[in-house]
Amino acid sequence: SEANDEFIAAISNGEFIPFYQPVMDIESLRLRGCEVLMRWRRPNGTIVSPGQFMAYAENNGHIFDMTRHMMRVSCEEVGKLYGENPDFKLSINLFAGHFQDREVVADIKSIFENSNISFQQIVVEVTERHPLEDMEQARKIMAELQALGVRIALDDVGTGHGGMAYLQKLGVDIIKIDKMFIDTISSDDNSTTIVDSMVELADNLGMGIIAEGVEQEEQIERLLELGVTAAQGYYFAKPMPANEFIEFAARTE
Ligand code: G
Ligand code: G
Ligand code: MN
Ligand code: NA
Repeated sequence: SEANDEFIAAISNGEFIPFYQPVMDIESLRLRGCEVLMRWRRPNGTIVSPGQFMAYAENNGHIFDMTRHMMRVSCEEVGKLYGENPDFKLSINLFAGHFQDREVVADIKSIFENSNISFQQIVVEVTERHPLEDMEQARKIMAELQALGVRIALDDVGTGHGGMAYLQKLGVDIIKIDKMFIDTISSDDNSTTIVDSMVELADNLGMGIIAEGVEQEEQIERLLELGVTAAQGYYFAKPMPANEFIEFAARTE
């Protein structure tokens, strides 16, 4: 179709670009990594959010090419600054379909193998929002990535299909607490209790934990009290293009 031709042209013209959101150590207030969040920059300069195109890209299989492109560009842009810095983590979103065949393992190997970014610096995020169809296969692919040194983060935790079974079966390394729970953490006892249980669970299972969607100082204080040490959110910075992220990083050193 015409729309699909236009979409493919946008891919080959490099209109899909990575934005970067800092992940902060909230004890030291130092940068510990970034999450790559895709944007569509139209030729007229308009920035389009994933909500407008991600479902289409996934349903048509374009997401595989687009994700490889995110990996290559972010490896280049972030590698210049943080190559071979084991403390800095580059976090990339994958979708459920990536965990159905081993293509993604080959992609990560070939893109990062001879780059400035080591496998130990990579985190791949899988969302709990959409079900993984073949759990066995997903686990196999995650194990292959983990064998390289890549870490797996479960995203949007608390919102989706996952729950305890996911955490147990998937063997993820990091959980990302959804913004929904962070929003009310300084005012609502229930949210605090839920986050507190997530921290305890993460500790007991040896997993790391990252709070998402932090917008206020009080939320940071509350998170520190609960033992969470990593967070991202508008309080620190919105997702931003590479040049702005580089400036942010320089200010945060
Ligand atoms: O700001 P935000 O609008 O960036 O992102 C909206 C949603 O799109 C989030 O759920 C996020 O995980 C998803 N998303 C952003 N970038 C990517 C990407 O490169 N790949 C995939 N699969 N999802 C992405
Ligand atoms: O689903 P995922 O967690 O990958 O996507 C993160 C989404 O949340 C992106 O759309 C990103 O732009 C958005 N986001 C990140 N930090 C904040 C925040 O502090 N407040 C709000 N409202 N959205 C945020
Ligand atoms: Mn994410
Ligand atoms: Na999330």
